[in-house]
Order: sequence, then structure tokens, then C-alpha cells
Amino acid sequence: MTITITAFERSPDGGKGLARDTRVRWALEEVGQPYTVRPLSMQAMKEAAHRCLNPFGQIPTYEEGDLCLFESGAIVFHIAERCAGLLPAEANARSRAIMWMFAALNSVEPAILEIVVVKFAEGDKPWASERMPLVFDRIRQRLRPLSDRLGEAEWLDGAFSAGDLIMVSVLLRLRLSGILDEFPNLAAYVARGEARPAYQRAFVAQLAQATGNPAPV
Ligand code: GTB
Repeated sequence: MTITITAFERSPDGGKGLARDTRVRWALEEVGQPYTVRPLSMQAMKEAAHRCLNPFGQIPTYEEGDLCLFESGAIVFHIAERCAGLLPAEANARSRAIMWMFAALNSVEPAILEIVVVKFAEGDKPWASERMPLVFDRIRQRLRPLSDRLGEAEWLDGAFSAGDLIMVSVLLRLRLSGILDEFPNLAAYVARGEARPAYQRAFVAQLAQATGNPAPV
């Protein structure tokens, strides 16, 4: 069955892979599922046709037959459940991989998103420059225990899983800030994720979309 996802027609990040369609593309590439992309302008995202798919008027969405999903975490979970390669077969290990997906989305990503809030939504407020260091301190409060738990391991719990896919996707948002360099094992973890051929394919595809240059075949 054809899988169609939505993505920014022109990602505001210019193709750095930070928009959340990248994690969905990455999951599809990991499990070898072909997909097509319906690019959306900012305006189209807010129109009724798209709000039927995502009431919040955002990307990414996922359509497969009569199934339509929004929320990148739910989409990656759906892909991981249906196709081999992203969740372990053993029940407890599977639950732990799902736990790491939730940890990335609920315990790590919200702290990181505060950077965007302070920079863009509150950037003109007189207290914005004082708030930013506090935001970074709160991010460190998440990165330190994550770094301790990862230790010298390659992935968070045994083999690479959807938990790592989401965690790496979330941490990638921090690369430009330099804060990952304070946690060399996390920086190496993110680099390992980015080095995966499936990530590379996803990255190239979103870059082609963002820049308007078709990806080389
Ligand atoms: N919780 C939802 C999910 O995980 O799917 C959040 C979806 C979401 O935030 N979508 C964003 C969106 O549609 C794109 S990914 N924004 C348009 C709108 O709300 O009107 C977030 C994003 C946007 C831009 C960059 N960037 O430029 O670097 C990075 C990430």
C-alpha cells in the first residue's frame, strides 16, 4: 500500500533535517518502506483539507490506505510495530525501546524546544537574554543523566531501535548550540545515528525537498 507523508514545501531550516518529517523518513528508510511526499506550503497546512489529517495544521502526517496519522512519535511507532527492524522481538526489550521513544519525546524534547520559544516567540522580551542560560541549564539536567545512562554503549538498550531513532532526532536539534560537546558520548551517539545509511538517505531526500533540487538517484 502506498505511504504518503507530508513535509514542508520549503523547510525553514533550509535542509538541515530538523523538521519532524526527517524522523519519519528515517524510520521508513530503516525498514525499507518506499514512500511519497506531499509537500505543503505554510498556508496549505492551515487549510481544512490538511486539518482533516492533522487538526493542529502541522507536518508531518502519514497516510496508508484508510489510515491517517499525525504526531511524528505515533507515526514512527506505527512503522516500528508493522515492520521488522526498529523494535526488538523480546517483549521486555520491546517495552524498553518504546519507553525510550517516550523519554525522548516527553522528558528531553520539551526542554530543548524552550530554546525556540525564547529565541523566536520571546526574543524581543527584555528578559529573554537572562532566560536563555536557564533554558540551557534545564537541558543539561536532561543530558547529564542521559549521558550517564548511555555510558560507553553504542545505543540506549542493546541494538539500535526506534527509541534511538527518536532520541537522536531530538538531540540533533542541539548540535548548532554546541551543548552536545559537553557530553562527548552523546555527541558520538548522535554522530552514530547520523552515519546510518537510512538516516543519510532520509537526510538527502529532505534536503532535496528543502532546496528544490531533486535528489540524485
Ligand atoms: N508534536 C508534533 C510532531 O511530533 O509531529 C509537532 C509537529 C510540528 O511541530 N510540526 C512543525 C510544523 O508543522 C514542523 S517540525 N510547523 C508549522 C506550524 O506549526 O505552522 C518543527 C520544526 C520546524 C522548523 C524547524 N527549523 O526550521 O529548524 C525545525 C523543526
